[in-house]
Amino acid sequence: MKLVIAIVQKEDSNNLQRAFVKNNVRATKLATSGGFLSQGNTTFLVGCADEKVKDVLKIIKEESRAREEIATPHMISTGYEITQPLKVTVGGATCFVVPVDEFKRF
Ligand code: 2BA
Repeated sequence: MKLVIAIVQKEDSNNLQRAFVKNNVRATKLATSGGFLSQGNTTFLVGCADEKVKDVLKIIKEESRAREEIATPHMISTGYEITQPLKVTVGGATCFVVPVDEFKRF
């Protein structure tokens, strides 16, 4: 079994949630924020069989868009000095696939 951790933009989260339900993929949705821009984003936790990982990643890819954001100095977390607005491309999705030692539902 694997745990897919997918960080997507807020704008894509409802469509992705719907696509998971439609495809019978069980997921948990967390409200999160980026460490760089401090903007709200959404993290999905998906526990699935090894052979389903490919399908889950495909759904995430289909529902996630890349967008350009202009980061202004006040948006950036401390420790990163910028004086001019900075153009950054956010997304589509940042995904981690990690092995699950044990899965239990009580
Ligand atoms: P943020 O950390 O707010 O980053 C937003 C975007 O800012 C990033 O988009 C990237 O284009 C840029 N960025 C991030 N750190 C930077 C830096 N030190 N210098 C210059 N530009 C930087 P994405 O790479 O698509 O990431 C989107 C969101 O995914 C991130 O939001 C963060 O919440 C998450 N993320 C990305 N990589 C991660 C990682 N290795 N571990 C955990 N979370 C990650």
